[in-house]
Amino acid sequence: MPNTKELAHREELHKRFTGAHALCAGCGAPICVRTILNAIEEPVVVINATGCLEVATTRYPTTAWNIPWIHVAFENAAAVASGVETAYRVLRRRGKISQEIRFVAFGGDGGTYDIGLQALSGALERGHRFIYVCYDNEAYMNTGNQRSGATPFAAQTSTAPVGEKSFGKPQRRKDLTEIVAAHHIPYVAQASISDWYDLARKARKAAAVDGPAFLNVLSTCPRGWGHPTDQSVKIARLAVETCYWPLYEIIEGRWVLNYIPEEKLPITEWLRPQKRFAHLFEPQNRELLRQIQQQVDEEWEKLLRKCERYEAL
Ligand SMILES: Cc1ncc(C[n+]2csc(CCOP(=O)(O)OP(=O)(O)O)c2C)c(N)n1
Ligand code: SF4
Ligand SMILES: [Mg+2]
Repeated sequence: MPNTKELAHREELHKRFTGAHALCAGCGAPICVRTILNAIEEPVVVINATGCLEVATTRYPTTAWNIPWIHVAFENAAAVASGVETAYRVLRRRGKISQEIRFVAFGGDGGTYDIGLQALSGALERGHRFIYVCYDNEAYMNTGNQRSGATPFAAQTSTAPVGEKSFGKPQRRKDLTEIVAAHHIPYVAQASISDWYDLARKARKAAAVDGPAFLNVLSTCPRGWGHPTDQSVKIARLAVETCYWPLYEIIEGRWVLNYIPEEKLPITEWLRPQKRFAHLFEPQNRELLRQIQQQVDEEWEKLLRKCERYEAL
């Protein structure tokens, strides 16, 4: 089997998802999709929950997808993937299909952390062989940046505005990667669009397991986060370097850390370039900054205790 670097030179894999889409400049979603589809060697069927990725890649009469692609509603990507994978399994058993096929569902954070969580939980628990990828841009971006269960504490969104009586989202984000891990599936990983090799390796591992796999991928949104379009990869990288978004995997229940920053940067390095956090740098919000740093430090320490080993991918 070719390695990940060899696959990066395979033209037919690059054509699976083309540049013919209308996602914003600097959007992390196409980086996430292309890196994953370039890394999986087997034929792939994509199931796509509605959201920016789906809407902006399929403007009638065009499409950016050169592989079988199923549009589903906002909440049911994992349920549709379950059905398609089950039909495939039956057809294989009956000898009507001989090919190895991989099923990859893409959903945004709104479609995964919130509205599609029930469908996802059911599919994981039933043990369908598919890869679920959440491209997490931390809000409902396609409909105008409404807060989601993935939106960080104190971030400004259109439904968590900043003003005299509000400092942005008052709740903390939920830890979906950990919720998924509690389903005891063979492979779970957290990744970022900034670390493409780590993400590609994780996609390959996910494709190899005989059961459900889940990838939670931090994916920038210059429009909603409020940063220059050419800074996306750098900003995603700062999430990793501050330990806001650690890179790790859970293989058959065993936690493995994939990256330890040489020098853990203060959380302000990740917050400062993004307009959604601009209010936090006003003098009256110093306490919020302290709370955010404390949350990140506690989560990082907790993760270090859970990880049995360190392995850079
Ligand atoms: C049941 C239902 N409610 C609301 C919508 C409208 N809607 C379409 S996309 C979307 C936001 C998607 O957010 P997310 O999953 O985070 O993806 P993103 O747009 O951020 O990429 C919403 C609310 C819908 N299509 N279906
Ligand atoms: S609004 Fe954000 S998530 Fe949607 S296409 Fe633009 S950059 Fe990407
Ligand atoms: Mg989103």
